[in-house]
Amino acid sequence: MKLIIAIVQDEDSSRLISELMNDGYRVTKLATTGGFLRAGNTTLLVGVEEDRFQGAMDIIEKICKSRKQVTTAPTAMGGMAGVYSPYPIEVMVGGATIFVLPVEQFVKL
Ligand code: 2BA
Repeated sequence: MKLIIAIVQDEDSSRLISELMNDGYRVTKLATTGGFLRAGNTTLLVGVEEDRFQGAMDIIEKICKSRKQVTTAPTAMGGMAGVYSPYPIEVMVGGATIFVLPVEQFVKL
């Protein structure tokens, strides 16, 4: 079994959860916040058997779109502590940021 941790944009989350559930996947949704934009995003936990892993990845790829987002929040520039941009910055966010972890044990009590 593998655990897919997928960070996606809020705009895509509802459709993505529906598609995954319709295809028989089980999903946990976490309301999360990106460290750079300080804006809400959604993190999904999807536990999948090996033979269903690629199917879940295909659905995530199909649904999650890249979008431009502008931040005017004070954001540290280039990792330099105390140096902030006074101008709006445009960044390309998503489709999805995905971590895949092996699951040592899956227990339901
Ligand atoms: P945020 O941290 O809010 O980042 C939003 C977008 O801002 C990123 O999109 C990227 O285009 C840009 N960005 C982030 N850090 C930057 C930096 N130091 N300098 C310039 N631009 C920067 P994505 O890469 O698609 O990431 C979307 C969200 O996924 C992130 O939201 C964060 O919540 C998560 N994420 C991405 N990489 C991660 C990682 N290695 N570990 C944990 N979370 C991650």
